[in-house]
Amino acid sequence: MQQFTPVDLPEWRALETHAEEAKEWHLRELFRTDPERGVRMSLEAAGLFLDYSKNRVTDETMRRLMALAGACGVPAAAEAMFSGKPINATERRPVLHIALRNRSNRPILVEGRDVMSDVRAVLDRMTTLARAVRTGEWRGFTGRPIRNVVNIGIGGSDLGPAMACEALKPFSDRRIALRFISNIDGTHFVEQTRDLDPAETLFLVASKTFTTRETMANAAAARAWCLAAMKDPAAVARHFVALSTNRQEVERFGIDRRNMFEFWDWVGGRYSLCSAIGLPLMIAVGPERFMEMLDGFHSMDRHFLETPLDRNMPVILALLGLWYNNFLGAESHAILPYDQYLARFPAYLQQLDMESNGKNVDRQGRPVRWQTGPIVWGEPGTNGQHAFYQLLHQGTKLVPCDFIGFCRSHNPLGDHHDQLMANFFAQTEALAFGRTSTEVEAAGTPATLVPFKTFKGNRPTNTILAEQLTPQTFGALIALYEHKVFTQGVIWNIYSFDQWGVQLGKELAERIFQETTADGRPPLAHDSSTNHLIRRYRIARGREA
Ligand code: G6Q
Repeated sequence: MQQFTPVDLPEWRALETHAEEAKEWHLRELFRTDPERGVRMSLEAAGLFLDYSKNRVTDETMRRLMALAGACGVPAAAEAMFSGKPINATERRPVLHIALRNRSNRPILVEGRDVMSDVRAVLDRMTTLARAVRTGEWRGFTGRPIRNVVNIGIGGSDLGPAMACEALKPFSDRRIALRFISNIDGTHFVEQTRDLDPAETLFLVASKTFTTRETMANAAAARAWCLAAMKDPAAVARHFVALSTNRQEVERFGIDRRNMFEFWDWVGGRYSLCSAIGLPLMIAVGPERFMEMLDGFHSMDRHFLETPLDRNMPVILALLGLWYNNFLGAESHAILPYDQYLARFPAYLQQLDMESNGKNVDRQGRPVRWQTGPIVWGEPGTNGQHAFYQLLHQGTKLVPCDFIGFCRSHNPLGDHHDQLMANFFAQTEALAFGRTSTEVEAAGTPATLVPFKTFKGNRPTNTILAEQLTPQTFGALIALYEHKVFTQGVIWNIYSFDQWGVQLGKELAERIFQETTADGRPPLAHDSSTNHLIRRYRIARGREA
């Protein structure tokens, strides 16, 4: 990949100067002087419509941002990813989640070998299993059909399928209950299994490495729970399936290799929904719907790879995010889906974005002198309106927001959907244009209350609108954000596909676990705060006096 320091590029410097002017702009003024921007600053791709006109940008800003993307080699970087170059350099791997949903006949090579036949073979095996569970052909050890599917995994092996099963619920077979267990907190296991019958429960143990402590502890608990009821180790073969890259560890755990669904080290955890990690979703919605979702991913992949920068939706979102993050001082970015089925989407994007671009050294290992990934957060509308939107409207922070909505509901109920969408449109309008003191006065507001009821506006938003939340639009929506995050990582000159902070967490607890559980009075060599806390916990647990 091209080596550069983004802040030293002339294109970056030009944007800094431009931002000085932009700080004076108001969206009211931008719309007054350019009344057509609401139509012009929009585009469609893969079934998604994006209106980005309510941003503090002009055509010139966009041109300058595009110039930066070009100077940083975004198209070449995309090409490098799609052609299987080892762009995840710190882990020495290619990054090929796009191969998982490559619906064309294009071969994708890793070290000279086409991986598409492996990808298709696993999809076929997933299809067979999903059908067998859905039709009742797959029987539990006692001969009963499966009614509960429990995914045990964490992080990238949980957030994607959990979010997707919720998002595509209208397409799911409601006779099968989907549950997700991720946390090492025993409460999660106990609460998610307490009303389930082991004879009708299939566990999917989802772990790329098959060594993650939380997942292994929960999988062991599941096996014990299952065997306590079935009293025969042979039951494991009918009630446990593994989704992993690590055959050896899967076998060591006792899961039959025929029940293992493989993926590969070139699939990052947070990018793994289209791999075997998507099996719970395929069981829920069926193989056909799952493939439609892959189609949606693929059409956004193609759009990203083949469209010039200035009509490229992920690139536009990336550059707008960068504009606020690096030039106008925003620290966070809100994701606000106006669809209850997307309730977990902000949490999913939080991992995608923050784990990918939460980095403080560049690709040369030097500390960065520029801001990298923002804090990503959000909740579905309209709930958020009755909670944190106050700060969005009148707080002192600049929070760019993405509003995501759909024209048709899966649950037409009275005029609910029109009301929901009225809020959706009203919020972006109010955030952009606010309410001036003159308007507030004109409404007969007492003078003392005018400052409190005035809304400055000028709060930027993107609006993403689609016809309906279908598997296809859903796939396109995720791919949109994946490529947005990728583009930003390229411009920030950071590695977006490693996650050493997660690895750290996996190591850190190990030593303290030994110390909290050891007999006697183990010597503690942490700082005084950590030592004191550990002692206090040990005493409370009766492990020392
Ligand atoms: C994702 C991260 C992380 C990972 C989990 C689970 O990109 O690497 O969230 O998915 O730590 O890891 P395993 O799948 O290996 O159990």
